[in-house]
Amino acid sequence: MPITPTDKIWMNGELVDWDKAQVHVLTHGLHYGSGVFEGIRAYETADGPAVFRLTEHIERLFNSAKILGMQIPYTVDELIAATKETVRATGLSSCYIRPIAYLGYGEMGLNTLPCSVDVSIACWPWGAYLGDDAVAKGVRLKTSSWTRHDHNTMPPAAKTTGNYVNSSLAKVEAIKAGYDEAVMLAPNGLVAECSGENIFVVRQGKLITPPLAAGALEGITQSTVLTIAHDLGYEAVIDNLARTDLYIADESFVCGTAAEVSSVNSVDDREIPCPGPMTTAIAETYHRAVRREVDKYRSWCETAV
Ligand code: PPE
Repeated sequence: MPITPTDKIWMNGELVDWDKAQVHVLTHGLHYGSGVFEGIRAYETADGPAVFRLTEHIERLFNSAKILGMQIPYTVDELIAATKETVRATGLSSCYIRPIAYLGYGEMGLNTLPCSVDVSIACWPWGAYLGDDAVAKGVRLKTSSWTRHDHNTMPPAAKTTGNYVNSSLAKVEAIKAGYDEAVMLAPNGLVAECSGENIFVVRQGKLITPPLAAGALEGITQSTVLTIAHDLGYEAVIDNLARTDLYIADESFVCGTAAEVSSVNSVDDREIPCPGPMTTAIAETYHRAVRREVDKYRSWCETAV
């Protein structure tokens, strides 16, 4: 998806012009995938742009860094403030936000201990990740021939740049085969997630989404959806799913910051009723919650002005 340039990018404590936000070709992260990142959205509200669950996203960035043994040279509060400053500097009322911490220029080789850590935060307008009619029409999923890496290979709990080679292989394979998105299975065959979203199914009136232990990222949208589902009176649990649970689901949807809540209309050409009633109710509440329109979820929306 193309990027629309904005005015400023935050780099190591300063706002620099978009075109000046550059790195050296020998930057460690470029060679070894040694970076951690986040994807966050700010939504337009009556009180200006509000960043959805900003604190949780920045905390997850620090957890990803901790798993890698990377020392981010800022505090959580400093990067929360820097994110808001970047949103303000671009003047956008809604946007996608991409903080990244990566090993910088100056060291080569696999011993990362001496490497410096650089941090930047960019934002730009980004539309519907899986297409404009993803909620109404649903997306077509295909089980990937690529396996989600396991916890002792590339830890899925950390949102590291290098991990996304696995996701890209799966995504491109699915698109080339005529599908919208890939379902990724863990090495033991259980459903993990999609290339860039968590997955939910409805079976026998219950919403189910796979756990971190099955290779899923602990998605902030996944956690938001679980809360919304409980509050709407649905039974919603984190539990293992077999591939065939997807085939015979009463409803299914994928969710993530970029994709929001997008219904699924088929998996491996097995049709799933779409959009189902639970998916529709959850998507509708989610879209109001992120815009600060639901009182009980207002604290999730962290205003940037
Ligand atoms: N799993 C994966 C693999 C993943 O990349 C995401 C986010 C999620 C689950 C959902 O996490 P959360 O955003 O916290 O609900 N994927 C990001 C897009 C990846 C991309 O750069 O493209 C996102 O939604 O921002």
